[in-house]
Amino acid sequence: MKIVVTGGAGFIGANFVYYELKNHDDEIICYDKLTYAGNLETLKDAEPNKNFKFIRGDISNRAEVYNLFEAEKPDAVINFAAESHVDRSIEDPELFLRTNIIGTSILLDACKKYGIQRYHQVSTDEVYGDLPLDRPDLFFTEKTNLHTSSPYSASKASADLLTQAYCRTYKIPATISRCSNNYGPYHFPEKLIPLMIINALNGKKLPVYGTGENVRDWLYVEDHCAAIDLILREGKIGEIYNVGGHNEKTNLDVVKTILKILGKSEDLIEFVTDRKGHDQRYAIDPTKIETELGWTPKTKFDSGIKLTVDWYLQNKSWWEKIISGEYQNYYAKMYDNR
Ligand code: NAD
Ligand code: TDX
Repeated sequence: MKIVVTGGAGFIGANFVYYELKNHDDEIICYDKLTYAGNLETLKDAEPNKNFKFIRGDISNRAEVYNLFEAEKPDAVINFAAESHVDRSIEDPELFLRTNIIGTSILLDACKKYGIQRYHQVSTDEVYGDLPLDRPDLFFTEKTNLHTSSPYSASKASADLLTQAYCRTYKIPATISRCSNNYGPYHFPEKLIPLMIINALNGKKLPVYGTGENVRDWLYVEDHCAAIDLILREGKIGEIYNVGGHNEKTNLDVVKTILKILGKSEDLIEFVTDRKGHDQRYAIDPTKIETELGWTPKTKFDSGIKLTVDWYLQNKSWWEKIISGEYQNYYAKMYDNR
């Protein structure tokens, strides 16, 4: 099988590229625009593999996408490419609409024009909005209504709706997965877990939004990759699968766990102005993918977070290059005087 992985130079996409190269003998073509979040350094161990190829391109550029399909004639497309950071979407939504909505529609148009055996849309639990903190009995199922909070989640929900529309109207053989928060190697330092690890290592304050009581449902990235791989090979066309591992933690708990692993003081924690429209709690019910496809997560949070901290300790040059560049301006804009 020839698989196009869009956004494969980002966090989850790159982990997926490595997962596929390790577990199957398929051809993997990473198609990525290399935005601030894309990084060829992340893919350097894939480069020598005869089954791997990188093509630079933008999913929201129709000519580039059609050229890709004409040249490569892929059997499957897994769409990871997206603007992925909620805080950036609150500052400036437009690029999120272009990449996440128009980009998805162009990929689907290409599938319609050139034919495809499978299109998979990598979506998020954020399309369901949030759950109240005082109702631990509630979970997102695949039937939960879409109810978005941020421009990011609204753009991801739009992409899901387009995928479903193309599946029904044009019979594009599509599937969708909606996963909870991922963590692990190659996570861009703007996101909670890598930001806190790196700040703690650099002796900087750890900026916790609001009271730190918001809850996220954390999944080790390799477990997400395994779920997508299973859906690609055994999932039913037209279906949505929720992916999550019942690993709910408050942000404050996550930050304290990181400090404990690193042997650093909790005095580094600084409570800062809350995110606008901040979702309270995400919690996935993964019953469908567990019972229908036999997926279960392998990595518990306690061991996954240690593996992750260790990876950032062992791979300083990867993140030092990132945080020494444009990231400095981003950090100053988002956190100075917050
Ligand atoms: P990321 O920001 O680390 O990586 C995104 C990648 O997409 C980058 O390599 C970037 O260069 C590329 N890209 C961006 N715009 C592009 C465009 N127009 N054309 C081609 N490539 C483009 O994101 P991530 O955290 O790896 O997330 C990957 C996908 O998974 C996204 O669709 C996201 O919505 C979804 N998701 C993420 C999480 C999470 O916790 N990170 C959870 C659930 C779902
Ligand atoms: O500096 C911070 N301080 C803080 O308290 C940052 C960056 C975040 N937070 C809080 C906000 C959230 O409650 O931590 C939580 C996690 O924040 P993010 O890492 O930005 O992730 P989140 O907003 O939950 O979205 C993530 O999960 C779902 C991904 O970025 C999305 O792409 C995915 O769809």
